Amino acid sequence: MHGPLATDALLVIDLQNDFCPGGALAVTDGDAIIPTINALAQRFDHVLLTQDWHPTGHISFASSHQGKQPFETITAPYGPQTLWPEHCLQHSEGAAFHPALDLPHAELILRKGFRREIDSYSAFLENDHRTPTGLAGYLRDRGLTRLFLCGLAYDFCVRFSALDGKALGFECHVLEDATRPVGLPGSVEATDADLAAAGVPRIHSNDLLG
Ligand code: VGL
Ligand code: ZN
Repeated sequence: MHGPLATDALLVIDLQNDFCPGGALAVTDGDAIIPTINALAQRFDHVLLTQDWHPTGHISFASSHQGKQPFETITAPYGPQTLWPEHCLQHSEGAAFHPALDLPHAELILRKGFRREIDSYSAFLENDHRTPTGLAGYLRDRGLTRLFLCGLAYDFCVRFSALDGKALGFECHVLEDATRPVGLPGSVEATDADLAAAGVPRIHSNDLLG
């Protein structure tokens, strides 16, 4: 169904210790997808990773806002912002990629969320939905037009990366067995609906691995 093409890229979102069991913002079974991602990567000439990479005092941390708790929402200058436990602090062990990831030929690591005053769920645009990260330019310069997304978390960074990628003209697919959600109330259902409405198919790794 999806033969590997020179124009394909596997985009591995935020497979970092803090999003895996034992981490500061652990996603249930977040590490269970790693063997699948390692196998998928072998089928791709182009593998790209994102790395959530926050400074201390980041706007997305509940601890940066007096009286606020994780998973509450605030109104930031750029719009609504969910608050999180402190996670993926720059250079911390929590921000490191999970040690079981085996992606020796990964060609790009794109860091995001590195500015204190703005978060970035999407690999393409920061949370103002305007400021580019540079990924679209990289992909266009390299002739990469078809993207297969996996990693963490389905309902946040995978979701917004796929939606923005599609809106920016890339053919996007989400590998549903190679991603896991944070799972806030309604977030998975909203993600399923957004992806369907945008024309981003959810596929299974077996569609690629055979
Ligand atoms: C993410 C919440 C906060 C993600 C990153 O990778 O989905 N979620 N920062
Ligand atoms: Zn984050």
